[in-house]
Amino acid sequence: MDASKPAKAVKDVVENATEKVAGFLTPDVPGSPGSAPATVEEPATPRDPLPPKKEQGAPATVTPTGAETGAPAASKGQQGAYLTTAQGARLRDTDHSLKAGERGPTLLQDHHLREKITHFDHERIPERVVHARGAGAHGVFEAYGTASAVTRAGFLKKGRKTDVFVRFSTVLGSRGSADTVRDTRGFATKFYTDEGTFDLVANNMPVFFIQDGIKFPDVIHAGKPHPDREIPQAQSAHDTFWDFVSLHTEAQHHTMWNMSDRGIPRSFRMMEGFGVHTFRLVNEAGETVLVKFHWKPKLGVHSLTWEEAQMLGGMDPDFHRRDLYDAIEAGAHPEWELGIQVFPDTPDQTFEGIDLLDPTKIVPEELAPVQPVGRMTLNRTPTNFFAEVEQVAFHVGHLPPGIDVTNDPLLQTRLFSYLDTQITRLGGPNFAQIPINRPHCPVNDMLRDGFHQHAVHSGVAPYRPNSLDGGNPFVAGDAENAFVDTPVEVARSRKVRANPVSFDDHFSQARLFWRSMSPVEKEHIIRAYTFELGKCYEQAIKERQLQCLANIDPVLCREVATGLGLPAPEPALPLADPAPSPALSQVGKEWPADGRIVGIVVDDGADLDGVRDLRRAVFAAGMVPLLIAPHGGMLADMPVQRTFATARSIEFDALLLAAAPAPAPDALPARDAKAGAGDSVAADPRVTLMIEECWRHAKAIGAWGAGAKPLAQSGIAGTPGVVSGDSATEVFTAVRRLMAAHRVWERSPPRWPDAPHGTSAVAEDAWRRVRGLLAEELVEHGSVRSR
Ligand code: HDE
Repeated sequence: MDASKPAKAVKDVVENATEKVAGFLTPDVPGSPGSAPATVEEPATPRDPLPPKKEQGAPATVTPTGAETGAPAASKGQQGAYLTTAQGARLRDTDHSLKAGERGPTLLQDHHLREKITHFDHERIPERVVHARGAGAHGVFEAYGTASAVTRAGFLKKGRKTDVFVRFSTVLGSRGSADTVRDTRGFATKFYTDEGTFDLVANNMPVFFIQDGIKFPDVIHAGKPHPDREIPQAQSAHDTFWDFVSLHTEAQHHTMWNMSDRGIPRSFRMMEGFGVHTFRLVNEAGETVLVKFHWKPKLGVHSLTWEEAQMLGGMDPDFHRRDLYDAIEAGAHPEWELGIQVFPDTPDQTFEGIDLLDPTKIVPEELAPVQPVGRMTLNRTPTNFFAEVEQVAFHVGHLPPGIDVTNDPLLQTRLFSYLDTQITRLGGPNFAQIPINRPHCPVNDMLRDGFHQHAVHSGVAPYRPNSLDGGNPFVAGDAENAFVDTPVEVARSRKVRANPVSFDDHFSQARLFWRSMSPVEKEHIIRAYTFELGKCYEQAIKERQLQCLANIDPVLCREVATGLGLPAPEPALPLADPAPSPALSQVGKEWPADGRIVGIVVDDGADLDGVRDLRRAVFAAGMVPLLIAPHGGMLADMPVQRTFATARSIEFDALLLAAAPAPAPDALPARDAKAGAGDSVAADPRVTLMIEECWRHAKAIGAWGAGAKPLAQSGIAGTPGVVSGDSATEVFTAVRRLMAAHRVWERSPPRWPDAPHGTSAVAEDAWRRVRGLLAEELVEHGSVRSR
């Protein structure tokens, strides 16, 4: 080791260590920033750009009008080893501006400086007016062929594979806001079909706040931050939102979904998607049916707890995008089935009395089953976030032959809005030529010129009819699979600004949703309304919303009113009696746990052979193990991914303990909020806090060997979902079974007195013990210990 070169010395040590564990680290823990490991010293030998990371994808290399180029995807990025200007001239220096002498002034002739700064000044484009915060990934859709009888769309024919790009988003927050806020999530999919692009611009909730698109600016102005102080960011817990939804009561059904666990998904991978509107499918014979589109996640629909969501807002505001990208990198490719509910295309466009043109209504799956028509797998992350995720432009009017729209007045407005918005956001009418937006089929559109025109159009006659370009382009007929605007009858009518009477029912389906929830889900809904309304300033708004809740359900209204300290009003309308739809509940089944994160608490004295076996078992189960130790670096031949200082419980889906680590030197209760869980000399307080949080968030917890001690000290050994055993793998087998249900729901009993299933005695007892412990600490440490 050469002591005169400390950086080189560190590098040697790290390289040796990495070599030593390299065999074991496959498959590795996701999250590496580059496609090759960084070196300690700055590389000095010129070389070509590194290839993209193995999990990264990029838009197809086609010309601006969709012709295949055959060029590899990487050819779109930067070329050559040397820094150049935008015009390709090689540069000698980019660190100093050109000055008149070392002390300046800077010279106006410095064209490199001006090019660099001018471009930088214009790097940002306007964020989306809604759904500004999002993340996207590439994938593939494979059709089962089951929809062929009802649609001529080629990409739904059996075995057809179609490239897709999906963007998930929150609605209200700005581009830099947190991922885990309570909100609806966007779920927009671009199918690059060979008959034209199809955009299914969906949400993770099947209903919308408004029935007519003309109200969209109203609901969004109410949901966005208050215009005077621009507070609060990315959430609905404020006066203007509740002012609007309590007056505009057609919003109540969607609001109920937002207040349910669907508003705080655990992961994009664990969300359903809904096209919301009713669409029309057309088959080869020109026959039509009405359909609603559904995405069903392979991993089930799961949510965060509210406390986790809030903690993540501070600890890891990128939680959802990180989860998506880490899962793809780890090979746990997210999957959904696309399904359709099919209804006859009757003149009244209703099904079982439900108006199919009313986007505030669902058709329960028990009345019209969701029939699977294909499967989507997301298998590549973007290579460049701006080029792909920020510039992707969806439009509900991007429809291939075989899929058509209905008269839903919300959808009709969207048909205008999506095209219009791209012109501002993407700087002109040629956004379809941006690589991520290019169709994967030939384009011959007669649209010409405009800002950022990339195509070099040939010919002289971009008009029809023409003879100068040989008549090209020609219009297609049925034989050439031309898009057909379905010749639907339009009822004889007058021009009006009005809704059909069937749109007047604003409460029965909110009640249907409420009744379909399990007790624990109802409890969460009550807490969500209480929190959000509790954040409102105006009592009149709270009272008005309580009246809406009374029109939905008396228990819901009473519980929220109690929390707000207000009287519970009587219903102003007769309550409907809808049959519950069990398909709406998220709990009660088992799902695969692919890509879940298992935290493993270790220290130098732990059963490291057991830990080694456990890591292998976790990888083999398609999950990611993260070792949490008192210090970073290595534990024997295993890398430590988290320390007690950097870890927090919310990152893990389950916690396993292989050790009872004594307080590490950096466990400083007085200075570190995380260390405030207790001054116990027995275990590091940050481990105790992790156990308590995992327990409170109803996560599976397991321990073997020395790890059993901290469980006993926390008073939770033997409570539901807390497993101890003799070996690591035995414990993991039991924990894995628990993870299939997402959470240990027995530990989260509903708390209101006449809850349908009451509280389990075991859980009650455990709560008392943990509460008791917390209370003692609070007395002991006063306000320092706020939790
Ligand atoms: Fe959107 N919506 N929306 N929306 N929407 C946009 O388009 C709009 C609606 C949805 O990841 C904007 O390119 C109007 C329902 C998603 O890029 C904008 C109305 C549903 C995304 C727009 C609606 C959605 C958007 C903003 C009422 C669920 C993100 C930027 C008539 C089915 C797409 C953009 C992405 C984005 C308008 C209602 C879903 C302004 C006027 C209902 C997932 O055009």
